[in-house]
This record gives sequence, C-alpha cells and structure tokens, in this order.
Amino acid sequence: MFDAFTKVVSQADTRGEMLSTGQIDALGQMVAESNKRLDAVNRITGNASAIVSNAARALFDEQAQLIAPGGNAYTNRRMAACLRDMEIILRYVTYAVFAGDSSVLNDRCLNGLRETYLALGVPGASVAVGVGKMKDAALAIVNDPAGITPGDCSALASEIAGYFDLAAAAVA
Ligand code: PEB
Repeated sequence: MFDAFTKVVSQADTRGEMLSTGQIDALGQMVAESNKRLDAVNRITGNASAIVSNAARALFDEQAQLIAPGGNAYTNRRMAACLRDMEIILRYVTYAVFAGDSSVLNDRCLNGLRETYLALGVPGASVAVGVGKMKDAALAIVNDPAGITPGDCSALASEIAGYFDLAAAAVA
C-alpha cells in the first residue's frame, strides 16, 4: 500500500535511481496544497451518510427492480448489505484522496470485488451507477464555495473523480 510519497520513492528505488527534481517539486507542491486535500476529505467524511443514502435512494428510484421481490437489494438484510457496500467504497475512496494514491482503494476494496459480486449475484453495473451518484454528490460538496477559503480545486476534483471512476469500472 502506497501514498503519493512512498509510491514515487518505491518506483525510483526499483530503478535504482534518485528522485528527480521534478518529482520532488511535485511532492512539495502536494504538501503546499494539502489544506485543500484535507478539506476535501473532511467534507466527504462529514457528509458520508447523506452521500450514501441519497445515492442509494436515487439508484433505487431509477432501478426499482432491485428492491422488488427477487431483486438483489430486496429484504432488509440485502438492503443493509447494499448500503454498507456503498459506505465501504466511499470510505476507501476517501482514503485514496487522503493518500493521494489509489493503491489502498485497489488493494483493500476493489481487488476481487467483481468476482465477489458475480458469485453473490449482485449486479455490478448497478453498483457502478450508485458509485457514480456518490461521485456527483461528493464533488458537489467538495466544490461548494460556501464557508471555505476560495481556491482552485480543479486538479484535486478531477483526481477525486478518478478514484470514483476506478471503483465504478472495477465492478461495472
Ligand atoms: C463486498 N458485499 C456483499 C458481500 C461482500 C460484499 C463480501 C457478501 C457478504 C455479506 O453479505 O456481507 N465487503 C463488501 C466490500 C468489501 C467487503 C465492498 C470491501 C472491503 O469486505 N445489491 C444491490 C445493489 C448493491 C447491492 C446494486 C449498491 O442490488 C449490494 C448496493 N452486496 C450487496 C448485497 C449483498 C452484498 C454482499 C445486496 C448481499 C447479497 C446476498 O447475500 O444475497
């Protein structure tokens, strides 16, 4: 498992090289802008239950067959498992945002998830739609200009979008 720093160091180590000035500058830049990253993580974490429940509600509105008898989220037990899965995925996405690297998300959440869902009969494409809805909600919250020092968060926002896309693509 890597963060943005250990990833660069480990790759250089594998090649038997020193870090380049460009790489050190990029990491320095990340440190300089880390308040944005921490604010984003804070905002997503602080709103996690609303992000999950709104996304699930919208998913079940669109795909009502999921909660009809025979649907994969039918029965309280499966509904609870579904909400829990969405919360787990969101949690690992926030870890990736914090670390500035997707390896924690890949290694500890997405690895093997497609096969798990296939075995359980959980429709991965529907999970991917739910993840897409969490992405939209999370980005809206991250980009909300209210009550925060204004700044350019476009690079961070597209990095965050990328982690959600990774999760959606892993199960779709
Ligand atoms: C992954 N999800 C489920 C299970 C596992 C995971 C391992 C089986 C065990 C259980 O039921 O608890 N667990 C989850 C995860 C990690 C982990 C991401 C990462 C670390 O450890 N059903 C739907 C929706 C979707 C859904 C589309 C969006 O119709 C999810 C929510 N996951 C769902 C459901 C089950 C499940 C299990 C309904 C229960 C399936 C069943 O038992 O029939």
